Amino acid sequence: MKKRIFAILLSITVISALLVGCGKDNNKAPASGDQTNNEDNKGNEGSDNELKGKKLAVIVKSAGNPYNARQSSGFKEVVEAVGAEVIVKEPESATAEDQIVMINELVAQKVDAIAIAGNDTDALQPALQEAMNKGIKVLSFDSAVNAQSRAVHVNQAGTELIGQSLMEAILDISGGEGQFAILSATSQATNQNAWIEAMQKVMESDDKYSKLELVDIVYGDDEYQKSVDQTQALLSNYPDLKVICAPTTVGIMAAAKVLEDQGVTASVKLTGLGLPSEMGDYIGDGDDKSTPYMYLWNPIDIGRLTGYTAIALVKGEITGAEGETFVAGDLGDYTIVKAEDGGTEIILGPPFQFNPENIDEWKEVY
Ligand code: RAM
Repeated sequence: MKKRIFAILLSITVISALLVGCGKDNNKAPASGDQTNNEDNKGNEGSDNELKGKKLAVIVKSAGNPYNARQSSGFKEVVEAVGAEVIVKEPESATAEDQIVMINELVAQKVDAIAIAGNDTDALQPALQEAMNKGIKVLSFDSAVNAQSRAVHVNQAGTELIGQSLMEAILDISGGEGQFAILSATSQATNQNAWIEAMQKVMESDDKYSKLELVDIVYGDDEYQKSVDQTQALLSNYPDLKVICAPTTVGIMAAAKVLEDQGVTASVKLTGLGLPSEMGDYIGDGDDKSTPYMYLWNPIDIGRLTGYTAIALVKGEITGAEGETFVAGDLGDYTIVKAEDGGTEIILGPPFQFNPENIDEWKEVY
């Protein structure tokens, strides 16, 4: 009994230490392992009179995805702390059509800001421009809308760096050669398409990738069952497949389950972008495990940084122009930089690797 109490106390201590230890410093350029969770030192200035009665809205890609829920929880935490009202919108499916309906509703409600994870790069432009014409501050996060449709984009990590990290992982896990396939989210998703393009550029840029063959790119639409079906199709269409790379938290989890259920993990491996809390059971070095390692960033912090950015836009502290700086609470100082699409962006930090050594700690955090 004593042992059990000790074990419980020990795990509480370890988890609290993790939460506290991870809250320090901003993660603009964290040393590897320096992810933030920010349970302590929230850095909120408290309720702000200027923001009383203001309505700040967030539209995620789709409902039912825990990654999206973590982003909106970060946004909510920061915006509610300054006394403004938060409206969270979650489309049924990850489509531009559903998001356009929501943008129009928010314009009618006369909100002060709309932060959106775009399900399409260009299709939202008329609705978002209409919002901006009415004086609403518009920003994107996670998945950008085009430069004409936003003041600024909050990017989780540099696009090139994500492409580079994923290609390095595929090269390493495949042993340097063989077939690999990509299981993506929707075919219109700005973020996944940009990462896939970056991966292809990295592949062409160095001879060391010349023995790798990208055989297919398939889309599970960030829906679990569709992602399962697409993984099964990859396995039957490409018997020599060595690696599946899924740059989506929904896709990677579905693929992990298929590979482990089918018992093919000795020959087909998985990597990509996954939520530690969803992938904890699938990460490992053994032949029975699908995923040697994967990458991500802190989705709660993307939501928080988006919240701080929306507040700064509403207060007129920034306009979204290149070179502007602002303080994002305890996340620290951020500078708005030029984005590859001609607009501007704010980058949260580099992607972080989750592997058998650290996954048990992180699966408790997000
Ligand atoms: C899914 C979504 C999201 C993406 C992550 C990695 O949850 O597609 O947009 O950033 O995966």
